[in-house]
Amino acid sequence: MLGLGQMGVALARAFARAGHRTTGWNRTAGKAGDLAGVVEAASVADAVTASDLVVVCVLDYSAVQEIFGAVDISGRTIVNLTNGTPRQARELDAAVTARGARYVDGGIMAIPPMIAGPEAMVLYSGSTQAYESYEHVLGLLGTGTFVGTDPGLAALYDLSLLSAMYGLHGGALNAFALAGSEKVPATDFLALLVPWLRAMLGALPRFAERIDSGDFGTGVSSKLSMQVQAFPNFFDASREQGVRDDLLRPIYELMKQRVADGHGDQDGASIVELLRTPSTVDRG
Ligand code: FVH
Repeated sequence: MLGLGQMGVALARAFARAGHRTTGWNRTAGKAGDLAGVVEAASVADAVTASDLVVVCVLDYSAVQEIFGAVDISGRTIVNLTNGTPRQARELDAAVTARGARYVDGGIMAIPPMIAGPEAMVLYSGSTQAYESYEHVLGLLGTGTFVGTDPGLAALYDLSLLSAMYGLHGGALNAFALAGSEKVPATDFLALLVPWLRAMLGALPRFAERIDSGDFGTGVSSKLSMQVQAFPNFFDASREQGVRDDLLRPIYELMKQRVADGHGDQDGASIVELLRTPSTVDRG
């Protein structure tokens, strides 16, 4: 296990607890100290020599590149669980395979305390053969899903899912702030927020069908033109209640553009058409 930050420690612990001989290395030494069953290696080369399966989870891809540097990785299977972009994953795959190793990229959809628990999900892509050889070991971290042989896919899915999480969390924080402007305790408001969000998740299958079919206009019950009309209420209420409206502005701008483009009768899911278009906004 290369990298013993918060996530690396959780991963190493999961391997060791399952009885796997586990070697850990971290740039700053001493991190494996209190990890039962994990032997700390003095160098990356020692750690890579110790096991056929080399799992790496560090801050970013440049750290991964630095770590492998001139170390001999031939014959090893590298599973990189560091967060990055599809391009970075594809480039690392090319570099690693050129050096005689097999490469699997991964995206961890969990926080450290969730590792090895029932809700941890880890996405993998790259060499099918390599993944299948170690599926039983990787399965100790959480439910593993192999998403394709393109090494960039796990990172793409990871970032896509995280973008949904940030949207959800941002929306919930906005709701807490707005309701909280009248001293409503967040813990009380939760009783309304959670069932509401659960109900709204029910819209996603319909969104997905519309996105796949391109039909945003049949059976629409909440037209964009109607939704756009109601939006200024958010801004007025936010101003009056002393709450920032920054998180709501971007979706409003997209809705307005869609209506201005003549799609006011369509469903809100049609905003995806704008997200696919390279933005014309000058970002300086
Ligand atoms: N923690 C989380 O909630 C998320 C869950 C989803 C996946 N992410 C990604 O996992 C990667 C590691 O995250 P982490 O939580 O372990 O992060 P830290 O605790 O900050 O540890 C960072 C480790 O990276 C090492 N490191 C940094 N730079 C270098 C370098 N140039 N060369 C070698 N190692 C490097 C650092 O070493 P040290 O500072 O202790 O010496 C830590 O081991 C990350 O991609 C998340 O996005 C976590």
